[in-house]
Amino acid sequence: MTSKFRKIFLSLFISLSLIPATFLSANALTFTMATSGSETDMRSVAIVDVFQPAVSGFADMQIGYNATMFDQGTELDAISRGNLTMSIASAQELAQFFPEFSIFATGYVHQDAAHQVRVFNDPLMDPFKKKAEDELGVKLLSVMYLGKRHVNLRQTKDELTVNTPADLAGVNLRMPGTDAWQFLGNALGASATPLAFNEVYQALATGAVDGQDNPLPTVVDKKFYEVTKQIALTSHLVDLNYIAFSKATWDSLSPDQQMTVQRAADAAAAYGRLKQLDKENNLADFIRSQGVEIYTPDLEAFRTHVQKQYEGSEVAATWPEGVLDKINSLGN
Ligand code: KDO
Repeated sequence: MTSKFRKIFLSLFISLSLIPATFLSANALTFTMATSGSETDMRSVAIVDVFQPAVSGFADMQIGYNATMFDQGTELDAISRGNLTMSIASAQELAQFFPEFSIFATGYVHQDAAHQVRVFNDPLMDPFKKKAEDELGVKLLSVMYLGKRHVNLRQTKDELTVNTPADLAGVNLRMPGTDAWQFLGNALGASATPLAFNEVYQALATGAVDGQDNPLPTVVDKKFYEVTKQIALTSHLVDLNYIAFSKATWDSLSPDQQMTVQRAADAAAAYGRLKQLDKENNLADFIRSQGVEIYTPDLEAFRTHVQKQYEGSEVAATWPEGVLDKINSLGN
């Protein structure tokens, strides 16, 4: 190499290394994804570890955690308006547009993670998926497991033992801010209070709310054990999320790319589900070691009471005929 050539080569090398990696991206496509979950939430991890590498041949990803890209509950609207590619969406959020989705957000309906998958893959879901696609421009690719939600309070068990729904009377329980969530919180016997997920820790720390409900992995991920004293294992909702994807972006992809995106979503959901189940089954000792009492209340009393609140309610009136029976028949 002549010295002139070496100099040109060297300066080219130096200038290239100064260009931020984002500008060197090879892909014309960027999938943006918004979630109110943290970077360490298992659903986020599954997207980064499994979905992202699977689509990296044709799409880059830009992910906003902790509701930094869009506020919790506004993501579906953002996808619909063409401002966002993907989100980790709840049935409760979909119920804001299509009230019948509340059936998947109802207490004591889904029995476990496998039941969620059977329901999502059953033809009973087809009209729900079609409506979200046709009327909102949102494709539901796969179902993710968030876990069994329990009641997590600031009061010690000595101060308040939660055995039946009556024990939650007057308890100011933070629930996410949509109608389906509020209905569930009240159906548990508590006074549901809407609050965004990223404000929950502070509200518990200051006593603005008495408690919150989430699965054990979320209690650990968000360090709620630092500001609460008890968890009553009500298991009132085996909670799910959908990997929601822009229908407009989907339609712009080639059939091969569509297949890759679908497989990536299914693989990420399966990976996240196993990891989350593992966490859920192994976190109780750690939470107890942080001074939080964990115990099981009268589950039959909770189930009966919650189901009674839905029976004949305005919420249940939106459920298509026969779907609840079909969901139940897919259970254990
Ligand atoms: C929450 O706000 O409590 C909740 O658990 C509701 C879920 O549907 C989901 O949106 C989740 O928050 C966020 O992804 C944060 O983990």
